[in-house]
Amino acid sequence: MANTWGYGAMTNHFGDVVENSKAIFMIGANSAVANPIGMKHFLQAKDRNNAKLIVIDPVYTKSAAKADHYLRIRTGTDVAFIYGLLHIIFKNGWEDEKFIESRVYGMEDIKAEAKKWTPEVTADVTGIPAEQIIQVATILAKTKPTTVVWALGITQHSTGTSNTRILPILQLVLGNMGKKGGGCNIIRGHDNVQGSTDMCCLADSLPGYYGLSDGSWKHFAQGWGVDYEWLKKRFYAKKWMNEKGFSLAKWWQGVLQEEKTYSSSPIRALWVQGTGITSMSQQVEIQKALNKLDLLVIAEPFVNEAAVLSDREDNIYILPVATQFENEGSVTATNRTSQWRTKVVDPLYESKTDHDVMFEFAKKFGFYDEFTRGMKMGIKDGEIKQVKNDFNFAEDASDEIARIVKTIGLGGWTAKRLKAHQENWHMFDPLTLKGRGAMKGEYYGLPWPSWDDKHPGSPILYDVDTPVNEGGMGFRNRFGLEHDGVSQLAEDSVTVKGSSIKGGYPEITSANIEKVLGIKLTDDEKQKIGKNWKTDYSGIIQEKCRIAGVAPYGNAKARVKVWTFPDPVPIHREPIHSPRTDLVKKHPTYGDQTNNFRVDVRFSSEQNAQDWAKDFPTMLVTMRVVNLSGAGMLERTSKYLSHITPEMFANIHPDLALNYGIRDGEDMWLHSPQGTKIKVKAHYNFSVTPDRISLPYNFAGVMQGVDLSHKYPEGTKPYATGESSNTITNYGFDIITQIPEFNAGLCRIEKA
Ligand SMILES: Nc1nc2c(c(=O)[nH]1)N[C@H]1C(S)=C(S)[C@@H](COP(=O)(O)OP(=O)(O)OC[C@H]3O[C@@H](n4cnc5c(=O)[nH]c(N)nc54)[C@H](O)[C@@H]3O)O[C@H]1N2
Ligand SMILES: Nc1nc2c(c(=O)[nH]1)N[C@H]1C(S)=C(S)[C@@H](COP(=O)(O)OP(=O)(O)OC[C@H]3O[C@@H](n4cnc5c(=O)[nH]c(N)nc54)[C@H](O)[C@@H]3O)O[C@H]1N2
Ligand SMILES: [Mo]
Repeated sequence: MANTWGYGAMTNHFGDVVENSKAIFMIGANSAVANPIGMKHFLQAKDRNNAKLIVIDPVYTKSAAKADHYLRIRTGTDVAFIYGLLHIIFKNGWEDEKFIESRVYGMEDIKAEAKKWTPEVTADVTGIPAEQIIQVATILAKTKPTTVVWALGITQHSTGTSNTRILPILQLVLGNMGKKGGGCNIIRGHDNVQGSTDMCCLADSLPGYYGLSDGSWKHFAQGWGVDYEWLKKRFYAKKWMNEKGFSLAKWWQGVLQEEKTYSSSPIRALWVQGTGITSMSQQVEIQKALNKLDLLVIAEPFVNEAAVLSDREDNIYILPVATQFENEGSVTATNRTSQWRTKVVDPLYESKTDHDVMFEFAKKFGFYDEFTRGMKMGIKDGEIKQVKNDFNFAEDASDEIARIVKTIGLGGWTAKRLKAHQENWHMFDPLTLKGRGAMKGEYYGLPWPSWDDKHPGSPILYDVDTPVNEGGMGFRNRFGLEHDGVSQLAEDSVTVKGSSIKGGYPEITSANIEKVLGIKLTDDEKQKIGKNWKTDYSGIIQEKCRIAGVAPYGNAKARVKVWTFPDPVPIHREPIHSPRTDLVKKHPTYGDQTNNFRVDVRFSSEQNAQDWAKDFPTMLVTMRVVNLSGAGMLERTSKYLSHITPEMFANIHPDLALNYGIRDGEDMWLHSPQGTKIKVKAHYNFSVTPDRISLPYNFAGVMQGVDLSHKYPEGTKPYATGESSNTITNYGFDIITQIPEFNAGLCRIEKA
């Protein structure tokens, strides 16, 4: 299973922040530790533009230490906080009325919700003093442009989806979207996580966010050169083609709760490739599931600690996989740019590259030919067909992606262009991304959308002041032409610079192209053109749009009201395990879910099962340490990196620790609502207040006080092992994405 966390991408880019941002609103991110290079750009913006850095975090982090304004928020109350800001902005008429009027749909509902969140009410819910809320709202209104930066402190909540929606809404209200120095800059996680997100290594989508509809499958069948009927036969029954699979967060339920899964079969085998497993919450359940499986295969450069966690002695295999240095291909950065990466050495010892492992698998199971045919395809005379009998990895894989993925505009990402960018780094300006010399007219890494192989890439999304052919565009027309009788297209005043069409326009299809663009297609073109811009292999739609200065995906309004979501506009809901029992009644979580990613998920039944705050009075936040990453296996095998944090710990305020008679450096037990516990060292620390503790999530190898050292194959035990924080991160998952509620939970402390 591959892993993709966090949502979205940067709308802008780091160089843009350095050059243009006047304020940086960092919420739920600790870039000083998690993205030090990104942080350097924020500090440069402070130096160059006197940009104000505002940090909102439940913990006084290293990023907070650099902030002009630090606001200590209670975990899981960001929606309430942003409504508190919006309340003041609307009350004073500080919103960008023209922007909202012409480019946004549904803002009245946001206004109505914001009315409720006076500074006093917001202060009570979030723990941030009212004066600070007013002060920051004033800064945002007076300081344009502000960029909003977030990461995992925002997403890892049962309300993660609402959190990630309310922040762009704030930027739309302020008119900061599609502007230099503005936008939403979501600082993505590990190496190439943006690439794996765009490839949708997920249980509910085909690559490029195509979803699981028949239309999507047919588009891919065509691009892969295989029969749709053949694809259908890969499934136990047709209906599973269109249904979400099990998710990485909850696969264990698919093993353990046979009678309660909504699948044709419980999970019996697990194939792990590129994720640590101990990085997921509910480790005790995961351990049980690992033991119950019929087969566990791990394809890894290291001894993945899933193998150590499991008690099984049979039917467990570790396949040695090469690292990124022994491999080649394109990777995607957090600002939607692609970069070609060359191999440093051939795969060492008996290890194989990830794709070779998959090719071997496909051979064994008899579908190698179909699996690799997409790389032999090409466009000839405006039609997609097999054009050669052999393929060359990774070039042909990149070209296959460029051919198929139209949704986010990867058309321009051919191996040839990406390699040219890599070979000509010196010809690009690091701040504007603009190319010089032979690279003139292109942006470094061709930030998507790069609609076709003549398009230079789009460094700033939704910028209507830049022509489409230089990276400009409006908002995407994705949800129909009208809703509740209101047009979803941008108003007439929003004409993308250089466009032949005045104002908004719909997404381009074969049916509307002549009318919308005011052109005539030839009979030959009419025959070859695909149904719409997302599925048109002929390239006719992209080409005609380029000539007209039109974005194939339309020029529409951003919608702040999502009528198909459980909360059409975001509303504050208390975390499932809330420290404020008194607020749970007023701001309850969602109802329980049945059959989401094939399993049931508890929301209200869990929240109301008992008065959690009474028995588990301390809030729990998880975090990263600079010397370890992810599940931590990579760095804990390094002597020097391990030495910085040789054992698992929790940051705890002395006033809290001393309530339990715990001294600095002593062991303590942390108990979770689900009845699990971990034993960790208490580190006295003033970054946390006495109502909360913070702990790193990069350890494994100890389970509820039991040392698993003996389970590592000889010579493979890392220099540092420790309890995984995910043994006690609380039960709870986002209503839409199922990301675990790593960042809002409760625990009980006990001296060990
Ligand atoms: N409590 C808590 N838990 C969290 C988080 C949190 O904030 N708090 N954060 C979550 C987030 S955002 C993430 S992204 C996850 C990260 O957690 P994981 O996905 O577990 O991240 P890594 O530890 O980087 O795991 C990658 C695994 O892939 C292996 N690997 C490295 N390179 C290669 C390669 O080229 N090929 C193959 N096949 N394998 C390779 C590594 O050895 C490692 O075992 O953790 C999540 N878990
Ligand atoms: N050294 C190192 N670098 C890494 C990683 C690593 O493991 N080690 N992992 C990489 C990955 S996969 C990712 S996804 C990124 C993550 O990058 P970040 O998200 O920047 O890293 P975190 O340390 O998880 O920071 C999240 C911050 O959110 C705060 N927070 C928690 N709950 C809330 C809340 O309810 N509201 C608000 N406003 N804030 C909250 C936490 O206190 C914490 O400071 O880092 C990447 N970089
Ligand atoms: Mo991540």
